This record gives sequence, structure tokens and C-alpha cells, in this order.
Amino acid sequence: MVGIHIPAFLVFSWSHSFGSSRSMAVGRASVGFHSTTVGLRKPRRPAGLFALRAGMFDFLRNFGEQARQEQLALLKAMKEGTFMDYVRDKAARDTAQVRAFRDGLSKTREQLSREIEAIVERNMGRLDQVDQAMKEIENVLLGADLGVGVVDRLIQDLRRDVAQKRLRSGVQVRASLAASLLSLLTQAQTEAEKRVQAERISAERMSGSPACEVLLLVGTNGHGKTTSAAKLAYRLRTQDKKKVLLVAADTFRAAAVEQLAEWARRAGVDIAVPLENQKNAASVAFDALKRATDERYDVVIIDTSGRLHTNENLMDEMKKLRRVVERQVQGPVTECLLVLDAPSGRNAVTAARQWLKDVQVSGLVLTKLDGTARAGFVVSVVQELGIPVKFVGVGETLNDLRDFDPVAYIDGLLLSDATAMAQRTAP
Ligand SMILES: Nc1nc2c(ncn2[C@@H]2O[C@H](COP(=O)(O)OP(=O)(O)O)[C@@H](O)[C@H]2O)c(=O)[nH]1
Ligand SMILES: [Mg+2]
Repeated sequence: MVGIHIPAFLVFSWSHSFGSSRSMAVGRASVGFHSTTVGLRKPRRPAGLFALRAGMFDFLRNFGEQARQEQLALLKAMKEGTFMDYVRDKAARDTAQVRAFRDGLSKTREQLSREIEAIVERNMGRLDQVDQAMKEIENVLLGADLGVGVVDRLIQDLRRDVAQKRLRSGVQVRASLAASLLSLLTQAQTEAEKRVQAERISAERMSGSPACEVLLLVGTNGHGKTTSAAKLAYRLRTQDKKKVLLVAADTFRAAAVEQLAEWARRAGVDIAVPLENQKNAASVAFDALKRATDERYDVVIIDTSGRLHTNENLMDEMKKLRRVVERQVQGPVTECLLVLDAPSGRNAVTAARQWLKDVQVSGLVLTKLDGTARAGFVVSVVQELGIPVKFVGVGETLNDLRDFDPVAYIDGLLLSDATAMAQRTAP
């Protein structure tokens, strides 16, 4: 019974949302490290190194084009009223990606859908109860850490949909929320991408293109920098066939080097460690970069020590490390990724704001989305910080770092039981 109603509603609701936002990049986030900057690069290095660089980060660079294609396919599906076919097709194409988000976000989704279904059951059937229902849904969304601004907007859209489309079921309500949220997210993500890319282009104009791709991971202790560094290294080695050097620039914690060494072993990549008594992170990075250029590594991933943005000395050390790296590679770092963990939710946003004052960040890695029922903060984090989410951590193994995919994220957060059901009932 419900299976028949959901697809019809979804087609209407999602197309309504997308009809007015043609410029949004839907589908995979356009992470592409170099999608707009490649053309600007002037070969200054030996041809061999550039030949290696030509295929660099294909799995990321292609996303700009992939996102465009995905958007066209989605808009076509909207026009033709075949949205559920599109979702089914995307799920079939991206099985691993969609499943990772569905599994990783199950805690948040289960809580959200259980509570929304109960509220709708109690209130929605009677028009005089709508205000009460909206208040309760608002609280549920705030509980999943979506943030006040985002929730206000969602409730406004939901009120409109309830009145215009006479929503009656919990799934219909979730689909309305999903459509509004996807619209907000893709808009924020696209704007953030553009801003960061413009910054990169101007940095390369000033200093030239770097001799080596460098990824710098920064953030507070325990949020998942080391694990994410290893997951990235593993992906670059296995999927993109890159020669990767992990750098243990966390010189504060004694166990940090061993922890990264163990990850490097599992990921099957090389590691550069501090010399005995080498406590200066910048000099560790200096030595590692020298080795990387001498031995022609494609990518260097620098794991730094956790620090609070309030510690001035440590922030100065971070700035120095970056200066040393950029001087050494004669160009900007490819990415400076700020790692935030989802369980910190809105607190992470406050801390991140301080980080951004001191360090130029090009992307966010949001970890532990699997371990929390508060994974809703992703949208407000992008909106408020103006930094795109590039990767999300959805588990503790090497395979659990995913490219951020707005459609899969929203599906995993609010809907996937409904879309999975529609997939099953499709011919
Ligand atoms: N469930 C889950 N755990 C994670 C994720 N990322 C990191 N962790 C765990 O978080 C803890 C701290 O991670 P670590 O990389 O050492 O953080 P660092 O101090 O920022 O380097 C470790 O126990 C990791 O296994 C994730 O995406 N999901
Ligand atoms: Mg660490």
C-alpha cells in the first residue's frame, strides 16, 4: 500500500525542490582537487614528474564532470517523472557508496525516522494538530544536530508541503524534509567549492604549482586525523595507483609515530618518521618532502599532532610547518583538510571557526558519522563555515573513508528504507 504512494510523492516533492535550482551540483560533490587549476600549471619540473602528475587524483578530479552529468540525469528524471528510476539506477551504479552511507548513518536515521513516524501518527491526521506536530518535528531535527537555521528553513518548507500536498504519512514528511535539505546542502557545498577553488587558483598564481601533491591533515586530538590519513593513503595507492608517503609529523605523543606506522603497514604505503629526538614538526616535514622529491613520490600525506585552536604556540608551529612545506614544494599544499568528528556536533563548528582564523583550510573531513545519532550537522557545518566537505568517515577500517556524496548522504540520513523499498518493488 505505502509502496505505491511513496514513489509518486517523491517524484513530486523532489522535482519541486530541484525545479528552481538548476545550477546546483547534484550527485557526487565536486571534490576535484585540480579540476579548475590544471590548465594554469606551467611545467617547471622534469617531464617525468609531470607525466606522473597528469593522472593524479583521477578519482577526485573527475568529480566535477561526474557531478555535472549526475545533475543532468537527475533533472531529466524530474522532468520525465522517473525520479525513482533515477534513484534506483544511482543506487545500482554506486552500490558501495550508497550502502556505506546507509550503513554509516543508520543510527541517526533510525532515531529520526522512528520519532518522525510517531509524531505523524499522533498528530498529522488531524489538521488542528499540525502546529503541535511541527513543534515536535522541530525538536527531533534539533536533536539530530541539524542546527537552528537549517531547521527553521526545513519546517517552513514542510508547513508549505503539508498544506499544499496534504502529507499524511511519516515517509512523506521525511521525503519533504529530504528534498529541502538536499537543496540547502548542494547549494552550500557548491558555493564553498567555488570559493576554495578561487583561493587555490590565486595561490598558484602567486607561487606557482607545487612540485609534489601534499595533503595536510589538521584538527583537534582524537577527531580522526591519523586514521583518515591512512585511509586516504590506502585509497590513493589502491584506486589511483599512486606512490604515497605518509609523514608522522605528530611529534607530541610518543605513541603517535607507532600508530601511524601500523596504519602505513596495513595500507601498504611508506612512512617518514621523526629522527631520534626530532621534536620539531616542521623539520620532520622538511626531511620528508626532500625524500619525496628525491624518490619521486606522487603524494605526501602529513599527519599532524592534535591541537586546540586556543594554543598559540601550537598554532604557530602549524603555520611554520605549512610555510616550510610550501617553500619546499614551491607552491601551495594541495589540500589542507580540517578533521572534525561528528559526535562533537555543533561544538565542532564553533571550534572549527577558530581554526579557520589561523589556518587556510580547503576542505573538511567529517569522521565517525557511524558512531552518532547526531550526523545531521553536516549541512549547517558547510553553510556556516563556507568550507566544502570532501570526505566522511563511516567506520574504522581502511575502506571507510568515502567521498562526500550529498544525494547518498541525504538518502542515508532520512530516506533509505523508503528508497530501498521502492527499489525492491520496481519491476
Ligand atoms: N567509528 C569510527 N571511528 C573512527 C573514525 N575515524 C576515526 N575513528 C576512531 O577515532 C579514534 C581517534 O582517531 P585518530 O585517528 O587517532 O585521531 P587523531 O588524534 O585526530 O589522530 C580512533 O579510535 C579511530 O579508530 C570513523 O570514521 N568512524
Ligand atoms: Mg593522531
